[in-house]
Amino acid sequence: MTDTADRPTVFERIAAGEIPARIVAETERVIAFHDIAPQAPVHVVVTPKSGDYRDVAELAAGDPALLVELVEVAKGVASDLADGDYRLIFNSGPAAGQTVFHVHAHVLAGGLEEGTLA
Ligand code: DGP
Repeated sequence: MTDTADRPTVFERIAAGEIPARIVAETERVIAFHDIAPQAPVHVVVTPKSGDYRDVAELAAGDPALLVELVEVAKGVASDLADGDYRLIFNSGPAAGQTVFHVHAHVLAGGLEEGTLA
């Protein structure tokens, strides 16, 4: 984490119950909730409750077990809310579309178009 200007992050505030969200799964360290602007029939954000890591590479280097836990929660969300198949997207950096600098995965599932990446 290199700056404090955007802390606490919006996702930390959701995890703390300060901002309402439609929570679909939760563990001690990870929370999953419906994205506010869904891009697929099922579009869920899965994120650590703590905003210690800005992107997936930082998370992988700093706490690989937490990344594994995040992926396990994402898989469970896809099974609970869709047919179990899913795309997992980590936007990393502003030019890639990242707007919240608190690592998170987008779980896209349910009636996805074939042959597209978005
Ligand atoms: P990204 O662009 O990859 O940083 O994704 C951030 C996502 O977070 C974006 O799809 C919209 C979502 N989002 C931002 N603020 C909120 C919020 O307050 N509530 C919910 N549910 N989602 C949010």
